[in-house]
Amino acid sequence: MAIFAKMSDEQAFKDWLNSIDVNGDGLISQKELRVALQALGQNFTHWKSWRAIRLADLNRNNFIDGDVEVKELMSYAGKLGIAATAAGARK
Ligand SMILES: [Ca+2]
Repeated sequence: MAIFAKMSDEQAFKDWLNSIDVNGDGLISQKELRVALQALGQNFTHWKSWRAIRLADLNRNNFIDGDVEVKELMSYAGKLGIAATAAGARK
């Protein structure tokens, strides 16, 4: 079973994204992702955040924005094992 397959998990992931959106503009930048990955204890955060943007930023505006891109990011996070960690970190 895929991590974050359920609606509630998707909401948890979105809540997590909101929490890492430091400047509150509703867009997730590579820098914000990198800081979040570091906070989760991930290694190779520069590479992973770069790759996450490359994979999930479908409209190529250099930010993760919109439901479709969030789902792509969620899929990548799941591969890194981040999704579960993020849900666990949820307040
Ligand atoms: Ca985008």
